Amino acid sequence: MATLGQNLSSITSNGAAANDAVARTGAVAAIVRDAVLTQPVWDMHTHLYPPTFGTPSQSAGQPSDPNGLLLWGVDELLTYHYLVAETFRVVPNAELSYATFWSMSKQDQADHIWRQLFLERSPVSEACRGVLTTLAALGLDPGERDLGRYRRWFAEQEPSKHIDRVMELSGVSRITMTNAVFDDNERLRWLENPQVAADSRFAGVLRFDPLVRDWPAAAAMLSRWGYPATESLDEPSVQNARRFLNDWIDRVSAIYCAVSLPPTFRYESPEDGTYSSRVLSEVVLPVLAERGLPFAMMIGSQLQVNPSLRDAGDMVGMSDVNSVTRLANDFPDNRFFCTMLARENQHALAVAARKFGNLMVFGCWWFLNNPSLVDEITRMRVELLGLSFIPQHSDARVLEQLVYKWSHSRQIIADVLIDKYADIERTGWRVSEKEIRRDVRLLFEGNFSRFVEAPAP
Ligand code: HDL
Ligand code: ZN
Repeated sequence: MATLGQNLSSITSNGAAANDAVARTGAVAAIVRDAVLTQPVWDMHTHLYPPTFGTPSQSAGQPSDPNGLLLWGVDELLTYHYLVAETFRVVPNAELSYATFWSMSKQDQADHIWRQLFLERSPVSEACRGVLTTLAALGLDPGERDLGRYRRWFAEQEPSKHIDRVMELSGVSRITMTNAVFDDNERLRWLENPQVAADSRFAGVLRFDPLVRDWPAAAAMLSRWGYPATESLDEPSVQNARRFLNDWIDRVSAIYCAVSLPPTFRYESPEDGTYSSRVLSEVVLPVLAERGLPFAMMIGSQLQVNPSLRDAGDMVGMSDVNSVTRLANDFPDNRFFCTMLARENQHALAVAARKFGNLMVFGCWWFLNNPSLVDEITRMRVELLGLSFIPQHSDARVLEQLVYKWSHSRQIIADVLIDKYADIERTGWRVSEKEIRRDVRLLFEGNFSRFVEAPAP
């Protein structure tokens, strides 16, 4: 049986007959779809952890830890904060208060969400559809609508083997964590067991939002942790904050460092008088330049506009792309990942990336990770940046979300690439199977591994 590539090369290169052109377009599309669906991806941003960080889920072979950081299983899928927010839209607080909901068990919360968003209404939102895609991929028929059966199946799974299965199903070659050092639950686990993340499937990322978002509060915490720092950010504070970063970069073996920043984040210059600009220019960026590590800025999250929704209570806001271009320009020895949360910022951010080779745009983040927006943003990025960007990250908080987030994204990325290859083929350019697979590898692993200067898994 001819391979896709043989089919492609067998078609006359000049496409003399119209049907040859149609056949060639079909053959290219088949190769693109196969390449995108089978290319392993290094998922550069998740909130996932190895089982050694504990898991609150019931499982075979591991006692549950109510504060565990590895979330997995159908009840965690159903109580994902995206679905919590959607549920409170259809159930008035008079009927179910926030306090009552949060006092319910995880299973009762999941039962409530299942009933409201899946049974009382069709599960057509992206987050709902994701649950269905995931169940189907795991061999659990969503058409049965049997939550009890799904629960029994997950409870029989052993976490580490389940991670292997999910990585294989989603085509994820490596999972990049978000190691939030200012979160006591995470920090203390690292201090208690330096080997807590000794699992080659996972890569560490040091996340330190408070350091940049709220220096005075961060300085007080650093002082408590043995890194004396004052609100004035005097020289000893700068040195101790740098030492703090270096110690934790080493502890988590960070492949990059990251912050999430509000829409109001501004960087004018190191001397613009804001804490965030001083912390970036005197502490964070010098350390990362010296260590050769990229700095990821995830900009646009307006935190806790509705605190009663807890993790679901954050909102999107327009951000300042000029602050990103000024940072890329002022710190040429640093490398920056950047993703923005507002749809309206995407075009300017892609243009900014055209101006700076040390700026790598990535992902369709959070409220943008919906098919219509992933398609729009990916098309625009290919048109403006060619193949020099990272199209997606999963942002998975629950292990099995890797399955749907990558399945849904791969389909859209393939659709975009098929159109773009067809566009250049119409000029008479001929693309080979080898070139298609090379390009897809760049998008899914190569661009990221080169930017973090670490070999792809
Ligand atoms: O700050 C972040 O990393 C965001 O991704 C938040 O975790 C957000 O709540 C989220 O889960 N988005 O998908
Ligand atoms: Zn995230």
